[in-house]
Amino acid sequence: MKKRILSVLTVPLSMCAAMSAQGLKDAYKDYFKIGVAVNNRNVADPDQIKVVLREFNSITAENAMKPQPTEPKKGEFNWEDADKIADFCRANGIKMRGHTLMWHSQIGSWMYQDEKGNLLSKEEFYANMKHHIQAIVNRYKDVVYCWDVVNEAVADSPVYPGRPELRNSPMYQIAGEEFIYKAFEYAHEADPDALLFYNDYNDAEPAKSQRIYNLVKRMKDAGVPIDGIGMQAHYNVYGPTMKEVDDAIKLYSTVVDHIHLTELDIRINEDMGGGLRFNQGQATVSDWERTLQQDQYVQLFKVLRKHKDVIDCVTFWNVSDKDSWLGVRNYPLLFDENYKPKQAYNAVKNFDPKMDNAVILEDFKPSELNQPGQEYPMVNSQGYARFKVNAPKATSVIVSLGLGGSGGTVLHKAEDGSWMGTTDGPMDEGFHYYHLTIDGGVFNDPGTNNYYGSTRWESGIEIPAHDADFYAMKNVPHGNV
Ligand code: 9MR
Repeated sequence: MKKRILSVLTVPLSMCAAMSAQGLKDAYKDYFKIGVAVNNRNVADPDQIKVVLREFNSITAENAMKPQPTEPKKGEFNWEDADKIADFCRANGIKMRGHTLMWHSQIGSWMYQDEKGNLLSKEEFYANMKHHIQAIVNRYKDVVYCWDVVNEAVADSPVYPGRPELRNSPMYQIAGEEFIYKAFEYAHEADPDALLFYNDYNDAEPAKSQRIYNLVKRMKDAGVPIDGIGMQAHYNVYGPTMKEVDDAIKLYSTVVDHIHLTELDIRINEDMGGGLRFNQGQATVSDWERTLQQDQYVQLFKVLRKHKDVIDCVTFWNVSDKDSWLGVRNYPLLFDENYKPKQAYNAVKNFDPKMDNAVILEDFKPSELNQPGQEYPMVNSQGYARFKVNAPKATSVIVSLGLGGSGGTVLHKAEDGSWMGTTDGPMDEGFHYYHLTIDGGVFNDPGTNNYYGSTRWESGIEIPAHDADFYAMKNVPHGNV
């Protein structure tokens, strides 16, 4: 009898567990917080509030806590918008990422120059900066757990030899690199418990990430209270490569214990970064572009999960495409303009932790259906398929074959100009039709034979079945049945 009661109990318990995996924050609870940047509408509209509370457990004010909105004139603070968001977070028990204390943009010029436009003395500038930073940090220290203390102070590429590695902002002109150190010291003085971040974009571009690292290393060596690096992560469907992201995280983690992705979005064209002059996007989005975007999100989160020891928060820059600073036509987020999750949302959320550590056996052989002498496509003993396509001038190559309705396998450019990629997991055994989508055009794979199916000619690949031998034609002696 005891046994029966137990088994009756286990059903509702396990159902609870499944039901609690409601939003992204639940799916990633063993990895890192999932944050979002909000505007005032997001925390006032009941439908948007529902999405915010269901999906996210860290909140950033998109604009409301920046220097200019909070202190437009020297000593005249305006807390209205910032308070609304902070109060929403207090009421719902969500902690905030504070953004941002010192930035060359969205800052009152009184901070660094006089009425005639002359730069202030270092002493005056520091006094202004200290007053501003400490006022805001003190006001929100009950609800803000970390601050982007200084934003975007590193120079963009290319930086020519002998030129400063830092942005030539008015603050830099007044005080050089020291202003960054001071900003951190003032923030730390006001709230010794807050984690303090340096935050920047193009954070995975090798040259800029080296400059970001160099700056933070110098700060650490000088004893500046800095805890983390914020990678803004304004990426696109073509880049950065996951190797670049992985390399940047590894580099940063040699100098700080905390890395946050602070402003994640993935637009569907080749622009990236935080600059305000950007491609406005396009009227419609094709399925192949959705596939590229989904793949970039999925591969990125895979890399992030691998680094969960050092990554403790991943924040999307805005709730939905409708809110995005890039506009709806850049299509950059996981929620569409109607706040409905995209397919990419499901792919990011419903990952299989077991596959993160899957080992792919390197026993690939040409598929038995290849054209004579062709090496690719290949299959391995586990049922993975690997593709290689020569298209040196293409910007994207997708193989329609993939797992679980993912839209296929996105290939990446190798050093020799060819495009390569392996399915995300083992494919079902047997024959599969497939085709290539190269920059939106549909082609058959020149490596393999063509087969007629579903009213069209397609490429074909055979994933050998483990029991293939049983069904194979054999020479058997004639006899009686
Ligand atoms: O999303 C913000 C947008 O509403 C503002 O107009 C813009 C002004 O510069 O700032 C945007 O947010 C930026 C963030 O604070 C810092 N990194 C780059 C972001 C996009 O420009």
